[in-house]
Amino acid sequence: MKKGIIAGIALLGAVTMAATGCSGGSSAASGGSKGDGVVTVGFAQTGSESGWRSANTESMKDAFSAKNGFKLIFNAADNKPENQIAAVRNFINQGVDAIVIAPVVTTGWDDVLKEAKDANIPVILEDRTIDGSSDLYKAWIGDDFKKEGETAGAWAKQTLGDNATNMVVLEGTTGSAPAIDRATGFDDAIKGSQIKKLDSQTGNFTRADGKTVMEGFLQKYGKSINLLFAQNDDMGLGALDAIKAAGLTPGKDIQIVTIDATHDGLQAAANGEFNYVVECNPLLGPTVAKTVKDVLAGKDVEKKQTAVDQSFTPEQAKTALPDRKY
Ligand code: GYE
Repeated sequence: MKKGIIAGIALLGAVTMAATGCSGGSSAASGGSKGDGVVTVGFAQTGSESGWRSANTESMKDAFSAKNGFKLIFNAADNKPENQIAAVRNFINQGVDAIVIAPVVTTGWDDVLKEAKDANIPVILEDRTIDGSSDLYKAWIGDDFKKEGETAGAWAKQTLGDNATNMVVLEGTTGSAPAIDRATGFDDAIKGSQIKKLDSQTGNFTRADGKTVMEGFLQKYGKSINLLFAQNDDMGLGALDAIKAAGLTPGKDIQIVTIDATHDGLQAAANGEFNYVVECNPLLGPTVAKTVKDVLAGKDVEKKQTAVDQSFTPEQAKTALPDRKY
C-alpha cells in the first residue's frame, strides 16, 4: 500500500500565513532565490541516531536537490541542542533563503528563531515540534507522535491488559517531542489495565543504548519483565540482543511493541520477535520542499501538516515488507 499521503489538518493555516507572511523580505521579491533561480536552504537535522533518521535525511536530500532548484546546506547536530542552535545561527549569517529544522528538543528555540525572523528568513519545522510561539515558524510537517503512542498502548492494553503485566520502557531522546508525546499517548491508552510500569529510561533512540539499558533492566528485574515498549525500532532492535543474551525469547517471554516501522523493524515483526509495530512516516521531504517553495512565493500554507500512519502485526509486516521503501 502506498504511504506518504500528507493530510493537512490546520484550518488556521491560511489566516496565520497571511498575517505572518514574508512580505518585505529580500527573498520574497525574488521568489526565494537570489536572482539565479536557485533556492538556498539550510537544513538543521538532529543527527544520525536511527534507521528512521537515515530515511528522513535521504528523503530531504532527494527533495531539496539541485534538479529541483535547491542548494541544500546540510547540518547534522549529533543530537546536541547547542550544536543545532549554532547551525541555525550559521545559516542566518550566511543569508540563506529559508531554514528547515528537525528540532532535537522542544525547548530553547525562542532567541534563535526571533533572530531568523528579524533577518526575514522563514523557518519551517519538519518531524519534531517545539514549545513556544507558533509565530516563529511558518509551518510544521511531521507525524502525530501522541497518536502513535496511543496506538501502541491500545495494542498493549488489548493484548496483555487483563492480566498482571510488568512493563519496561525505552524512551527516546530526553526532551524531544516524540519521547514526550509517545509516552503521554501510551500512558493514556493503558489506563485502567493491569499493566504496571517497572521502569522507564532513555535509550536515546539508538540501538547501542537500547541494548545497554535493556541489559540493566534484565539484571534488575530478571524474568519478571513481560512487556517492552521501545519508543523506536532501533532501541527495540538493540534490546533483542540483550534479551537473547539473557536466555529469553523476544516476542514470547517478553512481548515487544515499537514505533517507526522501518524495514528492520518490520523484519523483526515478521520474524516474530516484535509483536506490534506502529508506523511513523519519515518520507517528509517532498512536502517540506513544496512548503518551502510556497512560503517563499508568498503563498498561504497550512501551518500543521500531519502524515498518515498505520500499524503492523507480524502477519501484516510480512505482507508489507517486500514493498517497504525504508
Ligand atoms: O521515531 C526515531 C528518530 O523524531 C520521529 O527520531 C522522529 C524519531 C524517530 O530517531 O527513530
